[in-house]
Amino acid sequence: MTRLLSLTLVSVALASPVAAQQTLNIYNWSDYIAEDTITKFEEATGIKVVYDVYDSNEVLEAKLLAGSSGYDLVVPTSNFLQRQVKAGIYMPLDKAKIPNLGNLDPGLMKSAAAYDAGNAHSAIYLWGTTGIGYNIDKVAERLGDAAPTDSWSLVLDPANAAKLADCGISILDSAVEVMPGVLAWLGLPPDSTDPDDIEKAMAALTAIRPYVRYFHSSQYITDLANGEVCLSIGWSGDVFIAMDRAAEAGNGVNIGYTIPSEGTLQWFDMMAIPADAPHPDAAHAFINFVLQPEIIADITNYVFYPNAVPASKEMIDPEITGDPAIYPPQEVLDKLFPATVYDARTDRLINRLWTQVRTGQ
Ligand code: SPD
Repeated sequence: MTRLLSLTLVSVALASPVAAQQTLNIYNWSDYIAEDTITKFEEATGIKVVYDVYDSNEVLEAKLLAGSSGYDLVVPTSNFLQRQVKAGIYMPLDKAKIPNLGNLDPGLMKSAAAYDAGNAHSAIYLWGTTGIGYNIDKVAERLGDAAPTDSWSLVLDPANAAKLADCGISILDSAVEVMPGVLAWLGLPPDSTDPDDIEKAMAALTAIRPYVRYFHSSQYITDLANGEVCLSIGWSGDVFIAMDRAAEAGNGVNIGYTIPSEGTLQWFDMMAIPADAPHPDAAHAFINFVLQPEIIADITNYVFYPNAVPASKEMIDPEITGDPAIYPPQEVLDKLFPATVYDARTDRLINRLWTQVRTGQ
């Protein structure tokens, strides 16, 4: 009798929605999703999401290379994705399970295919540029009205950096995010892997090192917003999030974002499923969910990064779609350069020199 009762309880439990619930483990960039995206997905699918964040490709890559990360869906940038695909880290997407792939802009997917042939393992989540966020008033106070706010000189010229040191300069904590812009400013090819060029770029960064308050890839959002730093080499949407937070706080901090005229990186962050993902079906369902125009429009409206779903554009705040610093016009797009894929030797050189830059040696 007792056995029968417990068997009945087990079958009731298995049939209940909670027991049937699947899980989805997502690892995404910090500040990179709308407030309600996860709740909407859970309500639509009954899948429970566990959501973790990172702020650098290097951190994500280390976890994935160690294996058994437990993650079902990750969002590497396309140049990192390329070498990770080569290392066998991702499973090919089952495109039949993602009909909304058809919503993606064919031109942008073609650009992304340069890193993942046939877009076999990945779909564009959001894209953006690397540029300069700055406190308009503090920079004008220190550099005057002629401050070169349209150029990397604003921060890479040591004379300017010295004048901004007291109000705080921050730089992304990743050599490969920063170096292409520095190379372009030096008049060198932004995708150079020539050790001499790389040394020159690092020397330029070493020259401003005494004036840099910190290297970090997410703290600057809060610090720009509350006036704790006055210039950050950072990512487009993050700087706009800082502007939005400052405006909400009503603290009088006015922030600008510039895509330097010498050119900068245009990058794509890609949704991909690790080969050992415990819940690949749930991951496919999430990619399909996010690629609905209204869902990805909500995300762009919240984080100020452009997406690659053209049908979402009419649902995005016109102040965002009309802002050339977020959606750059063609003549600016033409000056952006794609993210470089570095071979292991160059990568080691860059990281060794970067450690010296960071530590000021
Ligand atoms: N807060 C989200 C930042 C996302 C940045 N992805 C950047 C990749 C640049 N290579």
